[in-house]
Amino acid sequence: MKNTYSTAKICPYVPPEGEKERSLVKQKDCNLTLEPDLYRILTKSRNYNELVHVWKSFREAAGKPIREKYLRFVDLSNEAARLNGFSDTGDMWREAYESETFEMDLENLWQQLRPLYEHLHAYVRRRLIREYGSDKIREDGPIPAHLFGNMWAQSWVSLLDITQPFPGKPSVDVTPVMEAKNLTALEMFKMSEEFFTSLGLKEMPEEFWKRSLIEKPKDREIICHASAWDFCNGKDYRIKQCTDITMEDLITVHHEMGHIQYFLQYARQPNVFREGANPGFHEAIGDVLALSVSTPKHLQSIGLLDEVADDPEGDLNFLLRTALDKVSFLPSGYLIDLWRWGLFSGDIKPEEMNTKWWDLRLKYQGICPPVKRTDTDFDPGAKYHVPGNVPYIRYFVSFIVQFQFHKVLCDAAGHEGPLYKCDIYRSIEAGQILSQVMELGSSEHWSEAMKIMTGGATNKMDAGPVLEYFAPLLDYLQEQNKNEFIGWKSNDSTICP
Ligand code: KAW
Ligand code: ZN
Repeated sequence: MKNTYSTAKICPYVPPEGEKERSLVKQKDCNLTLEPDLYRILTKSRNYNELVHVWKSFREAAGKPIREKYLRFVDLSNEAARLNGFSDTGDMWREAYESETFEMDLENLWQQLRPLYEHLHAYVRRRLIREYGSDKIREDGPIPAHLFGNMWAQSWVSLLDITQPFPGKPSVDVTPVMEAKNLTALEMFKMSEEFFTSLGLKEMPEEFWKRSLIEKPKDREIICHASAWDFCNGKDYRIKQCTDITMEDLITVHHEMGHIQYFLQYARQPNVFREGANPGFHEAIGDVLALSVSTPKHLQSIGLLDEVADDPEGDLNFLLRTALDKVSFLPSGYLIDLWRWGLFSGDIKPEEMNTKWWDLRLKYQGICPPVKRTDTDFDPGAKYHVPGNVPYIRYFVSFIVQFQFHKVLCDAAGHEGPLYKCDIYRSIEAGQILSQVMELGSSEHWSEAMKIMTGGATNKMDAGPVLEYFAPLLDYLQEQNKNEFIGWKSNDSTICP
């Protein structure tokens, strides 16, 4: 299943008669891969039909062929879980959080964040209507899933150019500068390492630089989805990433380096405790650093931005960029495992598993498929973690706790002023808090780790810091949306209205 996903290839879009460049496309060019070809088309193209083509073809190549295999896998995995005393695989996965109230807590967190998401959704919908026309997108409807510049409508950052509140201000996107500077993948990893060591955290061991794979090889096929590996011998640690020279990938580099840092910090624990306090903690470390790295002031200090607009308009541009990355992600981070838990428990029946997927995509994300979906399709299979069998709720947890961590680290670093302006660079105090928590591995319940992190302030997940971070943006969006319909109406989740 993983190989089907990772080796999926599609043909280029053939424009209809009359549209330019038709003659350049040949059938034999049917070798477009997700990373980097489809990523690049999705981020750059604003051709509605080309985007439909890419969106649909990838699902046909990566998802649909593994439908039967996945159902067989669900049965086998459930059998194993039951032999181990769990009621099903979902129950087994949730054990990692050792909480009786986990599912309820997640739903409460989502309900607190939903207004922020819905305002971002309504604001982006208006801008997309301007781009594509009201014949394509209804003013009170869900947004077609292929228009976000991301295969799963999870990160909306590529829409920055058409959504920026104040387009005249200096850019907050450093991809063009990275390209102009001919930055290499290795330099991106070295920049990330330097941020970790500036906090007094560990540098990467020699073996890491020797054995990691940080560029897509030309001579063979590999699984390009980024990952970090602990060989558990105290010296061999590696990252595998088909790094693209973009700001998004610079953030992914920090994300993966966060996993390695966690491995290094808990290396002295016995093997059973060499894990995150919970899986969401492991996912959050690199992202916390990236929150500082992405601030305009920091980017300027490392030579990736020439000009910074240190005023309310510049701030809103920056906050919107961050929201297009973080807030946009929340509902999809939540629903992927709602869907899998339902399938594992039998609440979702195999013959309705794709339509139930689209029910959740509509309900939580407010998106709809541009072409009709049926239960012979298998769209969840076109998201790496489904064929790869990696639980997903860890990312939702991470996107909540990383703002909690950011807030306490900023306090420790002596930051004053709004949370979104904070950069913890060179703060040994912040680094110490991080290493104290990481050293524990999973030897204490994560609620203890949370207490240590927050200096005793809380032992729970809390949406407060996310809301605090984005508060000025929410004010702005509410004002901008005063004549908009907030939310979405639709009576069929399997095709856009
Ligand atoms: C995301 C996360 C941070 C920032 C931006 C983001 N955009 C989307 C996400 C969520 C998610 C995604 O792409 O959908 N991110 C990833 O999958 C990053 C890859 C990973 O670092 O999380 C990787 C996934 C993986 C797990 C197991 C086998 C192969 C890949 N996780 C790890 O490598 C890992 C290793 C050890 C411990 C914990 C995680
Ligand atoms: Zn990760």
